[in-house]
Amino acid sequence: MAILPILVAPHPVLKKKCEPVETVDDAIRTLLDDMLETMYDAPGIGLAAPQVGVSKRILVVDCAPRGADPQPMKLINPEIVTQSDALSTYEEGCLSFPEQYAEVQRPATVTVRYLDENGTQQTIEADGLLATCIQHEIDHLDGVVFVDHISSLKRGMIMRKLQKQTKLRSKEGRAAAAE
Ligand code: GNR
Ligand code: NI
Repeated sequence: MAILPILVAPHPVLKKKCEPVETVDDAIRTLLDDMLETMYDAPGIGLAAPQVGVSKRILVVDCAPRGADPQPMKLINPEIVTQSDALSTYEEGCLSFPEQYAEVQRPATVTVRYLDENGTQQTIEADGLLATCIQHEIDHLDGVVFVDHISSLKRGMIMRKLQKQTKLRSKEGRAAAAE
């Protein structure tokens, strides 16, 4: 098991459409385990492969309430097969946009078809935070991030704050290295 570095926006891999997995093999299963470990360490409630630099249609989520038993889920080649007309709004964050949050509206309920870690086809119906989280992760597989769903004004503010953060951190890094 390993904790993988998480890419921060703007990064070209986060904008790319990911390729479907052809065979669910041990390499894919190891990646799924490493992604879960990385997600819990961050901590986050979801993680998509492109966030760790892998352009494949793979994601993990765990939306169990804090204190409850963990509910790790591993989804390969996920597809939304139905979505409700009803919408719900959540304040979303993203591990690739550290410390940035915005309200996003999405379908309240989705039915998702995917392959599990054994390559077996599964279907789940999700609502609440899990529905939002799975849609946020599937967006990542299509090169779409949560700020693509908000006004360009708010998006601009978030991207400028991220740029400032990144510049500050590389300056701090250089100062530490020079000591
Ligand atoms: O940890 C995360 N929290 C979160 C909160 C509301 C809606 C979506 C998310 S997903 C995010 C982790 C992440 O960046 N996944 O891609
Ligand atoms: Ni995200």
